[in-house]
Amino acid sequence: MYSGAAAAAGPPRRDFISVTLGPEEAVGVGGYNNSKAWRRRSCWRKWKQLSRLQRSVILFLFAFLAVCGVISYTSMGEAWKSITNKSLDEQRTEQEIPGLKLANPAVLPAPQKADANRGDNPELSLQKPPKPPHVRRGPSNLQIRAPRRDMRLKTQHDTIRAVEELVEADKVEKTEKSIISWRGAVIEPDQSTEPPSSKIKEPEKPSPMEAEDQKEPVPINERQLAVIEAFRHAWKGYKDFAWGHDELKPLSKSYSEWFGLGLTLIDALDTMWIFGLKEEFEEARKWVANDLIFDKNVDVNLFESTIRILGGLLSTYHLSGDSLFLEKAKDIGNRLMPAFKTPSKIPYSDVNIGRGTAHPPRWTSDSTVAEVTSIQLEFRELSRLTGDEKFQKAVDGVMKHVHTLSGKNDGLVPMFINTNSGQFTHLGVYTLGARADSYYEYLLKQWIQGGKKENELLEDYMRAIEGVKKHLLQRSQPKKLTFVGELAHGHFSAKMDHLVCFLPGTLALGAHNGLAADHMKLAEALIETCYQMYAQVETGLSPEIVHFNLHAQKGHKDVEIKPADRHNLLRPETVESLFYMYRFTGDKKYQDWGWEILQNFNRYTRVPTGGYTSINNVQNPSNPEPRDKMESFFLGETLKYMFLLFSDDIDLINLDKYIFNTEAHPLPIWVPA
Ligand code: DMJ
Repeated sequence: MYSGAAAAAGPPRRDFISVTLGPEEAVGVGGYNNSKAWRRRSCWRKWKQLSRLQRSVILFLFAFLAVCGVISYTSMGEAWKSITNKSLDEQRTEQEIPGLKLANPAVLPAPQKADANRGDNPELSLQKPPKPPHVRRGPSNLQIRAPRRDMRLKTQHDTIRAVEELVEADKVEKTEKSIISWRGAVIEPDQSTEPPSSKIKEPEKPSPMEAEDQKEPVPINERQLAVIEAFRHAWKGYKDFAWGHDELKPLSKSYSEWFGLGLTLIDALDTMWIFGLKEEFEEARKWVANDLIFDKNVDVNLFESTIRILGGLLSTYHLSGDSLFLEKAKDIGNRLMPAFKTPSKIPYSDVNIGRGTAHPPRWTSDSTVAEVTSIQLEFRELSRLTGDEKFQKAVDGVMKHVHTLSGKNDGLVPMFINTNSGQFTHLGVYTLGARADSYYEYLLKQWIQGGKKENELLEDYMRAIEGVKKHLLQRSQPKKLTFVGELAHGHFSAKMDHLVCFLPGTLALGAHNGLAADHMKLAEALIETCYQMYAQVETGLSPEIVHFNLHAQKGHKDVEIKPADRHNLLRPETVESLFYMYRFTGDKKYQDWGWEILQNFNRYTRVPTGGYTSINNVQNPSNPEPRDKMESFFLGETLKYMFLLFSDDIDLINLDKYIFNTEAHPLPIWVPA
């Protein structure tokens, strides 16, 4: 390269200035020089040009940044290390089990995203509700084998939201957002899934619940939820004003005592279990454990305490697997045994369970036929569970004796039996209502309970139904309703107790178990009649007794009601039969009829402060005249049968595995179908 100034000075001279050019200089003045050495020199020159103050400020800033750097490095180091490690672990897992990453959230889970999902889908948000600190888990025996998790979640969608609404509506109740699942048992999503702790040992047989535990859950529907709501309302009244006593008096906010044994509480135990009311059940269980004492100087009615207390304890034992209930059942069973110490072995009606003495009513030495022949399911089961045959021997003896007795009319039995002679008394009067009703029911049910082997029971049952057809069936006018009347010394009476409405259900159960098909036809006709006993009445509730019109009269319905009979005690029989009819036919009209009845109970018998009351006048909707008493069977039977009627789950107390006693307490069939 040459210098332009030299070239312009004259002719070219061959004088060369030898200049050794370093690379920077070779670029020429003003050219771009970015070499490290040049930059160093340049910086240094600039630094020298700065004032002392400027240099001090810059030095201070550098020192400050250096200190900050050291601090932040130590605190973030660990975090980075763990993030890095987790990330690596996850990558490894992802490689080993493809797809697992979805189940295990990534390094930084996205709670915001999950929350957003909840907002979008309220149902999902209820699948795993937050557990409030006060919520207690039930005892292990409350925790039944859980269905597969995916099925549980499916079930919860419909059920739990409605349960939540109920809970919210009930300000008194604390919220436990639990999941009501199949068979009414409460299962929380993350709860232990152990099977019931069945304490059954020799000679007990395993509970048939095991097999059912494998089945898929069926969601609880709106109508069932309405029944749960009714139960909770009734229970609130009992809890607030009658806790531990026999019956609630919901208007006077008080209670009545019959045996002083917490009758309503015991009668309601298995209902709570079936409904999945875990907290209520647990609270009641505590009362049974701590306060139910049978060593009391008190007279109890053998039949009533057997079907309600012994039956209730046995069924609760079977459903829950909790041996407490079996222990209590043994205790009361033993205390009732003195009733059989009679000359005829036909038991007395009353027993003092503290003293161990028994006696007939003061005015007679007779017992009621229905009473002495409707304690068998319970005592037989107690023998099976305890291995002590004395219970079964006593009650089987009664049946065998009654089987041989004269005084029947084509299988129909009189209403009374003498405890001294062992003979029927008050001959010539036949009814399927009060004092005889459950004799017929228990003939069939014992036969089923024992595996359909005890032929005498079946014979007596079949003969009795023929007797009903021959002597007691008539048709009313104008609707031609088939009804069961009464026979008194050869005279037919068109009177039918509401109690007789157990019969359609029993007939249907017999037909389901292989008995004559015409029993089912009769059942269909009779349940229609029982429904009309509600539908033709002003409140839509049946009276205790009706009289049917045998002759058409202008302006008259089929059903007539006498002033003395127009009360309603919240009885279960019609709902009970509706349940059987729906189970065996699948005809939804039976559910609809039951739904109407539930609504009318709510309309005319519900007491705002808690509880339901029996009423005196089903014909007066503006004043049904509350009687101020809630019978224990309203919780033990009526609401339970309602709940089962509205269910489409045939395994919710499967009728091929369980037999209901006459107080709606399910007991296992010994040889299930
Ligand atoms: C219950 O105690 C039982 O159902 C019994 O068999 C008849 N009476 C009441 C219900 O009505």
